[in-house]
Amino acid sequence: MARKNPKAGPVAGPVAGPVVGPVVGIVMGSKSDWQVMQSAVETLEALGIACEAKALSAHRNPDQVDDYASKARGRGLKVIIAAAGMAAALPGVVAAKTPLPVLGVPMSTGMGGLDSLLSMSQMPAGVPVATLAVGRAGAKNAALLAAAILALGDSKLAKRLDDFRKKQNRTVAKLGR
Ligand code: RP5
Repeated sequence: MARKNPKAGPVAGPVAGPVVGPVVGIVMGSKSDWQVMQSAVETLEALGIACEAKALSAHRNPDQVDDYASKARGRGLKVIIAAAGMAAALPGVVAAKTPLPVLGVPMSTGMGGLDSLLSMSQMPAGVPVATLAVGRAGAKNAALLAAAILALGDSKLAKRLDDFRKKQNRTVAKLGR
């Protein structure tokens, strides 16, 4: 299930029912972010949400990022998850070029992720980025938040999300003494 090479380009995840194109786009500033971001892909795929994953840097690939974000809605994407570390401009740059909701995941880089967290959460008014926790928790929660957004218009997905919460509740409760 884990996609080893996000640079390979967009690949739709498995979906229940008719095959559809990706509805969640995951972009990350570097393939070095993939180890963390694969948990977002795994979470989306477990919920039957078609997604694609790509490595694109706001600083190293500015034209490709512009193109990706500008065309995202027209290609059928509904939510974008953008992960980056250090001077983590990627989510903000993507949000500037698309009306889709952008969920930012700060990577734990040079300063334990605080640099990325602040870069991404301190967006100027008018161009929002919904910033999640640093690292793997943020990656997983970005996928769950994307699912919750999509579930507003998809009752079958809403049911799968409810089932996920119930299962999680039972799993956590089992740890209690
Ligand atoms: C950011 O710089 C990336 O998102 C990554 O978290 C960080 C380091 O990138 P690499 O030097 O490992 O490619 O742009």
